[in-house]
Amino acid sequence: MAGKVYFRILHVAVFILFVVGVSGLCTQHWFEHGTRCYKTDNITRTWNDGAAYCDGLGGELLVIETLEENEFIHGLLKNQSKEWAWLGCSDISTEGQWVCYKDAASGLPLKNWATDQPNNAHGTDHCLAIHSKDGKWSDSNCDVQFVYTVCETTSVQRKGEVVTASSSATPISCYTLGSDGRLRV
Ligand SMILES: [Ca+2]
Ligand SMILES: [Ca+2]
Repeated sequence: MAGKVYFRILHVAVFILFVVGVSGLCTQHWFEHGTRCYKTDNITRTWNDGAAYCDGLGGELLVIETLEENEFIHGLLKNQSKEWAWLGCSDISTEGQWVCYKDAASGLPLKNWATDQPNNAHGTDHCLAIHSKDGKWSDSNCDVQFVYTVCETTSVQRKGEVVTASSSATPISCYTLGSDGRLRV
């Protein structure tokens, strides 16, 4: 009996591995990296227009959370000859208090400021951008027109659903998406 149950579980696990392996985890034309998918295009936008564009694709403006992710994005921008890209964080509500997620109070998950940044230049630098030269960040005027957009979404795209995925460490793990749109294990 126990053996039958075991084989049934194994059968399901193999099926899930097959489906995940065949389908991939990112929509076509999105770059997959780790548990995330990233989308770029060749149009520069204001920060607000970039955020709206990503929202329309079911994602959000890129938020960089680790130095490893920063290096990946740095390389991506260099490869595509893009000088600047928006990050989905701003201090437009309260000067100096950076907010990155719709539902979060405040805070940057990572700080990677360029020298002398943030400087709130002219009192109007309220949106975060990454520069491809060194991968460092600056606060910038949200309405400048020369910054590219990078959209990000979790690699499991159906928000609210519980989706099974696999790893070599554990045969089956359960991931859910939190209210902030981030993957929770
Ligand atoms: Ca500012
Ligand atoms: Ca600045």
